[in-house]
Amino acid sequence: MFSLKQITLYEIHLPLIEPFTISSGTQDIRRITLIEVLDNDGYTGWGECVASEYPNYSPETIDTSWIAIKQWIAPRVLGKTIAGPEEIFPFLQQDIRGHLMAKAAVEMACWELTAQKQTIPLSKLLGGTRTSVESGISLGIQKTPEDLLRKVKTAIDHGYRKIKIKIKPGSDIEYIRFIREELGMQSPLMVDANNAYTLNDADVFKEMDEFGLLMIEQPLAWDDLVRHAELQKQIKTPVCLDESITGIDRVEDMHKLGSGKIVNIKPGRVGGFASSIAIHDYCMKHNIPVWCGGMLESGVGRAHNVALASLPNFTIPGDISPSKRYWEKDIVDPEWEMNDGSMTVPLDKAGMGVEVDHDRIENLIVRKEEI
Ligand code: OSB
Ligand code: MG
Repeated sequence: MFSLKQITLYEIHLPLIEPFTISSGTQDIRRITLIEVLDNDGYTGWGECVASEYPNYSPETIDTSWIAIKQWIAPRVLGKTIAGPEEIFPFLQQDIRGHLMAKAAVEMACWELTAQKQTIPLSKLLGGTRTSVESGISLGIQKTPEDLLRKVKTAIDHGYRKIKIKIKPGSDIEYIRFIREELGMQSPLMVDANNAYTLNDADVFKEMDEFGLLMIEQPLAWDDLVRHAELQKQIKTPVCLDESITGIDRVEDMHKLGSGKIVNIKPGRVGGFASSIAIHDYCMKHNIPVWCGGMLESGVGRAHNVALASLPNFTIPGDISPSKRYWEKDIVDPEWEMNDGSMTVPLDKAGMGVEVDHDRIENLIVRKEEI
């Protein structure tokens, strides 16, 4: 049981080690919103809002989520007696439509606060069973197939267990064929289109069947299920949904319609941990594998993803890469490191298992608001 006394929002800017290009745009500096919740007993919990700067992944942005938290979400939760963090999402859903990333940021910080309060690891509080989670890498669209090959080779040398290649019309078949020709059929490759195609492009995906890809992530529109079902009927490679899955209902729809065979769970996209766990449990019951996606998180969001990915049905390596893949220096201590293609789930500390580097954050702040 807890009652929140204060919510603090921080915006920091962290330059990415290399620009990250998906079909709908490029990011080079990550604007990051961090959130710190404080309860009446003096416990705190950190979280991260994964919204992007520009609405090219979902309708939410850094700026809309800031307003949503400040004006609508914080006033609904501050001062309320809350029995447990699982109560927050259904409560917010009652009268606030959308703004799932904003809701998730608050909700996930409250799970962290609860883990701190109960002195148990966040992974345990969520129902995690793994001691380590397998890492994948998500490679942005490159200028040439040769550039991509170099990146893929380096990733394999580093030990990543899954390699995801971003694609868009014009940077697809030629790139994948080149990688398969040079490296053979063994490497665990998948592609992510971030909605860059329509059903008229079905032939492109039929052609991809010969490349033995693990899956094709979100080829069609960001809010579509019906057309994805049409596409999945025509191809052998499993379709994995990312953007289209905004909650448990959409997973049920996907399952009933046959829109995909694998689910990418990003807790921010679905409204937080309670929603993620519900999706995980449904998928486990129906033999649908899941994996944990990423949104170029700092070490805080990464800690939350690692804790979530420790649940049993996360059987496919996530987009969970070590800190050094993204940043010169992360904002947590210790930074996230990969050993033998995996990340260790911190099970020896209360909460998410890494300390927020307060001095570093102070130096990076571009805006801060106490609510
Ligand atoms: O579609 O999974 C995506 C990053 C920003 C927006 C959308 C996506 C991504 C990634 C990054 O693929 C994965 C990572 O955090 O390493
Ligand atoms: Mg994706």
